[in-house]
Amino acid sequence: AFKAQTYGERAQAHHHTLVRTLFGIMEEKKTNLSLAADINTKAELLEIADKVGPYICVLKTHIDVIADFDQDLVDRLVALSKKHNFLIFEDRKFADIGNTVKLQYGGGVYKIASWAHITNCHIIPGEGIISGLKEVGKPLDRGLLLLAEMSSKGSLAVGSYTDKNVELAKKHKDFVFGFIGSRTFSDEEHDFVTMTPGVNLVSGNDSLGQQFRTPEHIICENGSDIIIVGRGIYAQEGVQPEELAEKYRKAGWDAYLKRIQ
Ligand code: BMP
Repeated sequence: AFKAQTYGERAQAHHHTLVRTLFGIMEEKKTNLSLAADINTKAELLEIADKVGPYICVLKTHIDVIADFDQDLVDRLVALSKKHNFLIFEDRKFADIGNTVKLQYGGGVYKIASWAHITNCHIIPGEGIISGLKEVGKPLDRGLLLLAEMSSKGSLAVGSYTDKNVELAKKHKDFVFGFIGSRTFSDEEHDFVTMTPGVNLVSGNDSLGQQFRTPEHIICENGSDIIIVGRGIYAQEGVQPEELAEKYRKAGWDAYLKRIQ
């Protein structure tokens, strides 16, 4: 049912503050595109975030790959998220016990919870990882995604493991608002957001196990909500990332319009 509704309709009915904001941005900017900015210097990350900002709803970071990380980078990313109206998703993939992830999420060098609207975790340690992250993130109105599936070849996140993610998300829906996965996991009662990596305009693989599917397949057929695109946008020689971002924005949005028709 949620598959046929607009992002705007779902925003109005949703209990999670972050989801209302996210769907609102998507409607306003007509985009379900997230940039996976696997960029390794501060200057390049800021440059691409500024250029591609108008076309995306979410900027996905791997903050620990930035060679010259500092607090100023974070301050400037937050300023860009306000300038262009997108959310920041630190793709941290927490995977430890509750007490440890609390320290990793709130503190350390990166202080992720202080600037990332969204982060994610594996449920391999059990429910305590969600409870630990929630203690830090919920008071700040942050949101958590569970890695219900992965896009890479041979992923073990399948079958009953995937189902367990959905079960825990329902139990912690005051903080968990969705999944990394390839399709919708919503049912009649629960409206979850799926964000899908491994997206390219041409399907295929890279040499290290990544598997790419098209926006049409992911959004229209599988009912996912947001496409995450990295190298399809910033690693095409001779083409500007903003030009490619607009191409992916349009492909993702057209697939969504076709779905809700
Ligand atoms: P690219 O489009 O360049 O393949 O980038 C994909 C991005 O999505 C990477 O940042 C990767 O860490 C992330 N990702 C993924 O590829 N598959 C998953 O299952 C989960 C991810 O977070």
